[in-house]
Amino acid sequence: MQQEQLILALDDIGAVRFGSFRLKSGVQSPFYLDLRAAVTRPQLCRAMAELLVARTTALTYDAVVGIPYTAVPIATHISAITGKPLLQLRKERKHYGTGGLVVGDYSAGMRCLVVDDLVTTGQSKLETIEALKAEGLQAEHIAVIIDRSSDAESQLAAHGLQLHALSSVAELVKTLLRAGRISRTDAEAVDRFIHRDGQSDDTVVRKPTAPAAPLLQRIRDTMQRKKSNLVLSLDVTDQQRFFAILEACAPALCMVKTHADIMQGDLEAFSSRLRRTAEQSDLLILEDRKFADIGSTVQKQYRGGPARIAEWADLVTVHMIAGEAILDGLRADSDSTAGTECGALLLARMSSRGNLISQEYTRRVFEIGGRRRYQVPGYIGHAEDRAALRTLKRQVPPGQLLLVPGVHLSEQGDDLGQQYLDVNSAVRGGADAIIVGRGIYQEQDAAAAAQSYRSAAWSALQHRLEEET
Ligand code: S5P
Repeated sequence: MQQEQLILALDDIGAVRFGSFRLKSGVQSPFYLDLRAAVTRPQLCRAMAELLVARTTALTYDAVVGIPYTAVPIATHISAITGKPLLQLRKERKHYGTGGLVVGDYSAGMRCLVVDDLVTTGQSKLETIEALKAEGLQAEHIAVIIDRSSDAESQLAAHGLQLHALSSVAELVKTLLRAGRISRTDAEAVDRFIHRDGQSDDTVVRKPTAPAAPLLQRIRDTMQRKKSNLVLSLDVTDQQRFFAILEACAPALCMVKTHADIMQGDLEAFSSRLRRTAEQSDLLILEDRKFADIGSTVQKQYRGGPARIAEWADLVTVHMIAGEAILDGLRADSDSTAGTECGALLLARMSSRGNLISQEYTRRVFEIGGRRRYQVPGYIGHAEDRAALRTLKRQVPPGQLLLVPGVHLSEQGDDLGQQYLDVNSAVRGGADAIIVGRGIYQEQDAAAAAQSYRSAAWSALQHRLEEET
């Protein structure tokens, strides 16, 4: 089977559809691809594998890995055709026994060909490759059936990875148009969609297409670019007020922290506007949802409900009380057509008086987070004074961040149990970023307040970093 025949065969079984489809990200797309039905057909699955083998024939690799679930049967066929061993990936991390994320007979240093059905942002590929690397395996080449992105190839190339796609969406559309399978109107709609400028499109609610795997780096880069280690906790409930304050304070911030469940009005309009503001103002969005339930419930809270947090937040906060599996519930669906996974900031210690977090609990939180660096860029932690914060900071696994809430320039606390540190104690004690709410948004001139918190926190950080070197 040739590439064009494959495209027609995929069209025959309804794997390619045209019309108007709402993607997971909230984006309305004029086409939809779903290869799950294709891999259940042995001949078609075999044909896809043969074409991928032909496409990657010049590459040297020792094993094949399919990203669950759709690509696993394709990878199995590739393994059978080439005689190279097949390695499998667990979709959920195993919590018992000796196995990690990779299942199979392998040894460190083996070079893997990573196989997937589609590529959209490149995100799930980066995660897979990180998981393989964590097991001592190498992976530089990714083979997919269809590249449905406009820039995954360059995004992956930026990470030293080479993408080998059987077809792009543009080629697929051209083939179907030539074969008289779709109308010119459909083809043009797809063309416009592929080349759209997502940021200027009012209807688009989506996260940046840049892969989120190096989230920690993104946070650090944003802080550096904006010379800000200030996170605004904008706990106001009125949307108009929210955006008026956010827009005024944005230049002073590296991140905005939200509680979507306190917002009044249409949450879709809120998240859409928030995402746009974040892009325009170079900010990350931290949704302070404090997930704490079992993995399966958390998965629904994260992806569904009125807020659909997974679609617009860059980071979410998570309590570890229910155990590590909660983090699996917060993973992106690797079969998703769009959208990337949020990073998780783990609650290590709280600022509220009388909270039940013990030293042992905190230690375990750092232990779990330290094992999950690709998903956990850092922690939320507070302590009663600078010295106690230093002790806490020493426990943070190297390279991960400590964000400190409960910071106020003039107040000691509130009458509902909040306890405050001043900016200097927080940052000199170890905060990589401070989280400030009422200290800023309750001020008459919130923008000026944000600037003074930013400049105090940023210069305290420079002093601390000098001390540390
Ligand atoms: O321990 C904590 C953890 C968090 S995330 N203590 C906190 O205060 N927070 C959050 O930080 C809290 O939910 C609120 O949104 C913000 C502090 O607000 P402020 O107005 O007291 O600065």
